Amino acid sequence: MGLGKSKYEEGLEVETRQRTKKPSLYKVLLLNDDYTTMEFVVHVLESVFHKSTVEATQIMLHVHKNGSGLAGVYTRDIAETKVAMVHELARKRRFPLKCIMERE
Ligand code: TYC
Repeated sequence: MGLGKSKYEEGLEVETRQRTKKPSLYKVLLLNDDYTTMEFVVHVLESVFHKSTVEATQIMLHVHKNGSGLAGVYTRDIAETKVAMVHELARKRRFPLKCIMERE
């Protein structure tokens, strides 16, 4: 410590600062089908996506009417985990509910 030149004095790390890149974000979407119950979709939105009952109901009705709807936006690993959680909950109840992720 204190002997010799610091890396700054040596001229290292000049103009070499790297910008930290922000992680890509992914939309997690629920897809409509004819068999999954509205009640179950609301439950999924509450339990997996931490929506209030009011918001979960609004999102579920949007999916029911329009074919798909946004459940949340996450980094890739979190989005993959949410998709897997939805499919596992649906599988256990034998509902065909589908959930997909899309890069923003
Ligand atoms: N269309 C379903 C019904 O009428 C309800 C539903 C809503 C299913 C949203 C899936 O992602 C979904 N029971």
